[in-house]
Amino acid sequence: MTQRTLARYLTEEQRNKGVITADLKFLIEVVSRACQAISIAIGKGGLGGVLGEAGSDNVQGEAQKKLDVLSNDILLEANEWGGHLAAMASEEMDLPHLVPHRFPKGEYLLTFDPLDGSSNIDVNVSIGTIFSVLKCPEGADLSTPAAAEAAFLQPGTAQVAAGYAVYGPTTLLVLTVGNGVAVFTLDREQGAFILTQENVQIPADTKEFAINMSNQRFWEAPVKRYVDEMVAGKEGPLGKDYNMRWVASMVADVHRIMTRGGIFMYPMDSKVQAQGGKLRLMYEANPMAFLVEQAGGAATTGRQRILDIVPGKLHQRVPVILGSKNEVERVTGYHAV
Ligand code: P6P
Repeated sequence: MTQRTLARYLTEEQRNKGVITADLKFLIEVVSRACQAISIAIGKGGLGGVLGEAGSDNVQGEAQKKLDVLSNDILLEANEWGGHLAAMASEEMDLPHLVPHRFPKGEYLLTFDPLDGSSNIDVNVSIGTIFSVLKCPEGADLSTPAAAEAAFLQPGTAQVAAGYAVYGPTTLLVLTVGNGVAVFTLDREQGAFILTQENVQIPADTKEFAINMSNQRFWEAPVKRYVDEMVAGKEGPLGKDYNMRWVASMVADVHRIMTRGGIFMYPMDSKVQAQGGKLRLMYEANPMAFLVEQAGGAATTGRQRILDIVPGKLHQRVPVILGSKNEVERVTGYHAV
């Protein structure tokens, strides 16, 4: 059976289906090569002197790990020279990063969380890179990093591609260009991502939920009701037993759901209400919501479809409930009563 590399898959999406442009194909290949470099750096762990704190904080006020900063730098350097991007934005940078004047600008915007779940780095648990691609609006003001923020403030429905790399026992790239979800496995000997699954479908029902239970006392009533019902199992109103998983690495939790279904919740709670939620819209919630919907799942804040949100600021946070469609619809319905 002929192996289909990422390059071949993207060429077929471009040539045969006209789904993507040559520049978008190039962008995704560049991001995939950056993820390969990040995977190698992570794999060195303590041997590469890349573990531990960087000694700085990011715009979120979170202590940066050395690998957070390294991953961010790898993605910036990989993407700035190719002529496919107008600007980039990252969880690790307060303002957008403009393509330097010495390089040509392109028509796309790239947002990313360079290393999501970094609290898991030092304990050797799966982490990942999340990315999202938007078109740069005609006439966007890219005169300064601060002025460029407005170009990014587009709803998730405007995404032209999204994906994540998960650095686990194997390194995977999970991608959508708006035509279903495909999974690629990194063949380290070839140095290429090989297609290993196409047309991913998330089961509409599940028996597995993911939430940080230690926040229980802070949840809103609809989430309390839903989790209580799942914990009640067969004897409760849902009439079946549920299992629970919480990796505290969104990419790992979402990939499990892409693989076997489930529901992931980082809902609004009184602890994070002032900041609008825990997870970031532009480079965590939106790309994951696009992928989940493309795989037949659903993604809401509990009160609205995540992809419909019109961002007010680059690092905006939102509540996130995503995964198996019937479960997401159930708990979203509880918010409406
Ligand atoms: P908590 C990682 O820092 C992250 O942004 C997501 O990857 C993860 O789902 C969540 O935060 C974990 O949050 O509060 O359980 O540590």
